[in-house]
Amino acid sequence: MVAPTKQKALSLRAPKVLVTGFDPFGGDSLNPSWQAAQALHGRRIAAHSVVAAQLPTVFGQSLKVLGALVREHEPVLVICLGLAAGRGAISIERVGININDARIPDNAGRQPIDETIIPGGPAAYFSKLPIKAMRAAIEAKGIPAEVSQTAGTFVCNQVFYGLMHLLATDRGLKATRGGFIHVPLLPEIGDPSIPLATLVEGLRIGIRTALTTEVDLRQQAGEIS
Ligand code: PCA
Repeated sequence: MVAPTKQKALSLRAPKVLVTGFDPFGGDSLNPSWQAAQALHGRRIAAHSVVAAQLPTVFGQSLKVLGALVREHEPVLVICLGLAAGRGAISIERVGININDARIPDNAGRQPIDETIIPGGPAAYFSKLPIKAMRAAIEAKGIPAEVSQTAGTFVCNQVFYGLMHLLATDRGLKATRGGFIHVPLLPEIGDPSIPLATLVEGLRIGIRTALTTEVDLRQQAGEIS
């Protein structure tokens, strides 16, 4: 038995995983990505401790908040979550592209069209997560998961691209892994959906796999309907 104070000190020393979710947008009152992130806050996964934080669904501001969180927590792994209504699986993103092209205004009323995220930056960044291994591990538990080939062109893609740009260009963050996962609606909001408890368990498995898998599996991504 470890004394509670010692246990706390141990968990404070544990390397961190930063998990972010977004605030509600587009007139919704809840965002499952934030509900899932909150549910993971404080969990221990593969000897790491999870810290959850909310990002605003606002172009530019979301990336500033994310950058500050990465500097504050110095996580070894960063997983940003966002809602993708219409998808029915935990959707592990492969690639973020250097473009903002908003279908609806963000939460500050801005709706950029054909705007680069980082002028002069590469057209795209790939995820640093073992996306195939994560998909396989989550599916092995009977929870729907897929590799997605597009994170869209709204605030989620901007955060994904911006995170990967930060990890690629900040010398102190070369070893930090990061990526983006879109989540479906919850059943109480709409369809297709995954219940919150199932979603959180799937994300826990995905995070554990990311922390314990150095080299990704080599298998076909499969088609997304
Ligand atoms: N989903 C949006 C932005 C915030 C969120 O949860 C997206 O897919 O871009």
